[in-house]
Amino acid sequence: MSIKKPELRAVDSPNQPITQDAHEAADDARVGWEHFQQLMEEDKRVEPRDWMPEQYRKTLVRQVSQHAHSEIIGMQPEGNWISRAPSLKRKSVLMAKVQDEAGHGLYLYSAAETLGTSRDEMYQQLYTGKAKYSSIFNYPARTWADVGAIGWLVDGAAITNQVPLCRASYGPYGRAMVRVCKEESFHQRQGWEILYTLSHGTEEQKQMAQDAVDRTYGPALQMFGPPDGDSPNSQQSMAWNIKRFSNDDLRQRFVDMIVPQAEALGLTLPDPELKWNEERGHYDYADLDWDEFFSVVKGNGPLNHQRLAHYRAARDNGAWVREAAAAYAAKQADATRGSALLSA
Ligand code: FAQ
Repeated sequence: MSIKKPELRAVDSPNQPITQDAHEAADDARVGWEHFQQLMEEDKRVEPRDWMPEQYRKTLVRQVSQHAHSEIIGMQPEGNWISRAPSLKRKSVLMAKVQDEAGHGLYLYSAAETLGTSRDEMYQQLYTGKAKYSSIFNYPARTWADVGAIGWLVDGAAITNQVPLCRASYGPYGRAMVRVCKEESFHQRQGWEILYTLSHGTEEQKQMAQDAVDRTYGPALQMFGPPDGDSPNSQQSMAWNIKRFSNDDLRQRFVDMIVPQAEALGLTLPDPELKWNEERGHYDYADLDWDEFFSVVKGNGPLNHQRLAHYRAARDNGAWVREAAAAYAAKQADATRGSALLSA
């Protein structure tokens, strides 16, 4: 797909006199566009200082901020299990994982800020319910086994989607992804280990693990986004080297990866149509419930209201901490300025 060249006019109206400044601005934009085009062709990185088409900037702010919101809301299903984890070791590992997700949100908000959208604006979009975040986090984590299924399947899907994003054309996003992916692999292993322990425990524990996998499998596959034919953003994002693979390609890669893993766990994936297709060299799998997906994305999933209400309450209750931190920082800055003046 070719990249649409923006209109580079020196003035908006043909009746206006063309000023020197307008000429220079048009020249700058033309040089910027050519440079951007060259970066795309050579598969090199775009940095915050570089000129970029407005649509490229908007696409990135959309994707990166949605990704950040997903990490932040994504703390809730597992955070809910910290106080009920079955041992001190499980509790400390889970606390570290949930804390990592907060860190991922912060790296991603920082990356999005370099595109010119303030963090407060992004927080506000999430607070008011205007922003999207990943559909998966609108489902409940009913038992301890769900914490295992989230780690194995949700973090597993996240890694499959995010490893290619380490090569995203926008530098700050790609670099944030490198660290995020390292931490997500640890998360996936802790989920796998919880499920392995349960599936090799009592009959009741094995059943608990199976139920959690049954609940999580479909929504985890939907994390990759709608089918390619219903994905309005994919084609342009791939032309801009932001996304490297289509939603369906990544979903297939994930299915191919988890089938043998499920066998090793001694658990089954809840799809009677799952079957190796010799000709394609991939597993065939049943179509997913896309009506349910779009309903969740529109805000009507099992826990959309609860997740947002919890986020708003946490943000409101933490307002005094932010105010105190800002007041302390202002005081420190005044003191530093004062001592600089004295020593001058
Ligand atoms: N949920 O045209 P496309 C994690 C929206 S992080 C909700 O295909 P695109 C870590 C999409 O925004 C998980 N909405 O869009 C963790 C668009 O709406 P818009 C998050 C979805 O951007 C683990 C519309 O549908 N990961 O799990 C979903 O090209 C455990 C049309 O879709 C990322 O964000 C969905 N599943 O492709 C934390 C990765 N899918 O904006 C805690 C980065 C699509 O036009 C515990 N993002 N939509 O109104 C991406 O790779 C892409 O944005 C996709 C969507 C693949 C998610």
